Amino acid sequence: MARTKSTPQKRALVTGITGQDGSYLAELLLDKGYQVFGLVRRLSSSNHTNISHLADRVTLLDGDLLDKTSLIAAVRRAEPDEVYNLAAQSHVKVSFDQPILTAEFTGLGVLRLLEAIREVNPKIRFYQASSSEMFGQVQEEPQTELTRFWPRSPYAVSKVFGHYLTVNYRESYGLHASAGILFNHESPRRGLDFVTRKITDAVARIHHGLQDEVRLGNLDARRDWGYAGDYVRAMWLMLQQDEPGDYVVATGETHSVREFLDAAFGVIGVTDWTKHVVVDPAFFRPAEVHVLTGDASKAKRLLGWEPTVTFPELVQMMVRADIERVELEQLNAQNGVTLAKLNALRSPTAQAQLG
Ligand code: NAP
Ligand code: G4F
Repeated sequence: MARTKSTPQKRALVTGITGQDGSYLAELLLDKGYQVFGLVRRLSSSNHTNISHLADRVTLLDGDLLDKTSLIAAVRRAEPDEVYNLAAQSHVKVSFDQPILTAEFTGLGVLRLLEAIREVNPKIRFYQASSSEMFGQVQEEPQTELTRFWPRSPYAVSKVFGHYLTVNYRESYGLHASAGILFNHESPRRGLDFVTRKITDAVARIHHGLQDEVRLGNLDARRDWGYAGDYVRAMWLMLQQDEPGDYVVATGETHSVREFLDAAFGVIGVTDWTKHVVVDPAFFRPAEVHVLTGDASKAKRLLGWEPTVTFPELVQMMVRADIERVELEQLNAQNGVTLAKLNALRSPTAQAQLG
């Protein structure tokens, strides 16, 4: 969209742009004509795979949720109309091993960013990535915006902190601050240590004969799994409303890890996956969230949001993408070996030996 006086180009700052959701949201915002800025933390060896295809279309700004000074600088530099806070230590099991760091990133990080916005420009619209993990030991089925929270991990407790701060800054300072209570959403860009992607990656490797088994934890856990590409649309819609608010975003269907295994192995024609799956206590959690099911009626009614990808379609999409990726990695590895052999043949010693 060209910048004109009547329709100035909107600007958005996305924290967590290198993650699953950040990459889909950046694509959506670019399609809508936004100028997109992404907050990235400096790593000695950066991993920007999810956004490599957007490299020349987004502006990356250095910053860290641990460092309020860097957040203020990023908000000043981006001059955003909208800030989407997607950055977090997002792995529930890891949060039991690193509870303090998780509270710093996932809880206090929200406060630092809200303070940065209040200081630089309180008119900026704010989205907080809240989570269905906050419902934890669920108090009713399905869960709505009014269901009581019962968090079951340091991650979930940190998300509850961030959620209530978002509500509090809306009520106290009049910020246009919204929270999306998103249920699990997945895609081929999902991190490899979340259960869905761990399974689809393993299925692809088993299909290519590269591995034989996958070690998993609780197969009876049930989740409301949707497609990440659908869920970022709900985030954007929340910030387009006149009034800020909180919204559950979910499919309304719940499936067990076992059912995910059925569907994923089904894609490669394996009906009995039991010989490929080992239940390993190492992947159990000190406290488990047994079942989650969301009621997204409010988002459907007020935002006009609907999910477009069904559970079987999601599983197929992920397995097929992993099969293709593993095949490409294999080819690259083979080409790498061939290239190494060619280079060795071209070396002066080899040339001399060949006469
Ligand atoms: P993800 O793939 O794990 O991405 C997390 C992002 O946060 C990465 O870009 C990571 O950057 C960044 N990050 C971590 N610590 C940071 C720090 N200290 N400073 C700046 N950036 C930092 O997560 P996701 O699945 O896209 O989820 C996005 C958000 O939604 C998260 O807040 C998550 O907790 C929440 N959520 C996710 C789901 C879901 O099912 N996916 C459901 C509900 C809520 P690096 O690349 O540097 O690691
Ligand atoms: O894929 P998971 O690690 O996702 P979890 O714990 O539901 O958290 C994800 O969704 C939340 C939304 O509800 C987000 F807020 C959060 O950031 C994250 O994106 O585990 C799903 C279920 C759990 O019950 C877990 O115990 O799968 C079970 N599981 C069984 N075996 C496993 C494994 N989980 C993982 N990660 N690895 C396993 O081997």
